[in-house]
Amino acid sequence: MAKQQTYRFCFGPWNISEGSDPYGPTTRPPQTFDWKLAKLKELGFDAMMFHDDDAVPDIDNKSEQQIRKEAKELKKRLDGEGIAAEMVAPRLWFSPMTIDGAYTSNDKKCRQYAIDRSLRSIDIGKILGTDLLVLWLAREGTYLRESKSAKRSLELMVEAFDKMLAHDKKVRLAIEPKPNEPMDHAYIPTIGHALAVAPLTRDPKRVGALIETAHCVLAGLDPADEIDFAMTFGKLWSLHLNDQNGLKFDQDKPFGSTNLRSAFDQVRVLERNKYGSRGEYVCFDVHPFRTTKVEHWLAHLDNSRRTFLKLVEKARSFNDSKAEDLIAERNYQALDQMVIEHLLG
Ligand code: XUL
Ligand code: MN
Repeated sequence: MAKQQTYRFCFGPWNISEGSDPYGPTTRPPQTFDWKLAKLKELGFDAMMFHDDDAVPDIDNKSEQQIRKEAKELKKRLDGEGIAAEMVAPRLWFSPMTIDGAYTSNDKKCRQYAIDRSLRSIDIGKILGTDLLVLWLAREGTYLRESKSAKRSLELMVEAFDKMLAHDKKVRLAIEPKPNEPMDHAYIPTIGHALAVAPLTRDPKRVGALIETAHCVLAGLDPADEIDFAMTFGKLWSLHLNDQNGLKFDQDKPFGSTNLRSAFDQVRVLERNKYGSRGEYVCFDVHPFRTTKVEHWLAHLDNSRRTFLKLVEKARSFNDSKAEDLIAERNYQALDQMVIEHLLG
């Protein structure tokens, strides 16, 4: 029998969030980074993902030397706890320098800020022992179509990616597409767009992607098909599993919370394509509901992993040969019911 895939799990400090939304303040008190790290360990997760300023707070006001020093201290703490750093991602959406975009800003000084900050993130990743730089291109899009050009924006992004690839010969860029929010429309809204940009760079084999369930749903696409698509190219280097109820704000609900069947389909393609066999992690980019009390603060993470593992069992116990017979007979009606009853059983 073929060796079964085992999975390793990950989340970020921002996934233990405090409940604020655009209409109201936080509902839970802030917790320290140390507390979050200890909880990650207690929950039995394997790795943490980091924005650059999760790793080195207040990064914009620190020298390169100070950034390296703090990154080294963090690496020691992670090693002490036996926790890996999965990736580092430059947070290019908070600073006054990224109001009009980061790599695609119409202001050259702001574009330079974004590139410099990305290079520092790569340095941090190297110190933390990860070659994966995740790029969620939050503000690379338009509020007003006439204010930017898509072609020029793409050229600017390729220019920025090239600088990152040249800065470190090992770094791999994982583009995390999202079609909207905070932008009206993003320039790299889907995995297809991300993979089309890769060959334009100086080293296409080091440009891949990260898929997030909610972002696929927001693009009106099927997350399982998006995963299958990226894995056909060997380009799925990270994964943010969560859930999303239709075309509204990015909800980051627990995995399987809205659409259990879609979650099953996502796990099934991960199994089929042996996701994780090249060291990739399963990350949950999930948030607690705003209503969550402090004592239930970690449930969304634990539950997402429980659901994932139960769906792995469901994927493995699915009667594939019976499904193939039904497919050969073109009896998709029976196949549909077979999936439903398998999930209910
Ligand atoms: C935003 C999002 C981010 C990225 C990391 O929607 O998913 O948290 O995953 O920058
Ligand atoms: Mn994400």
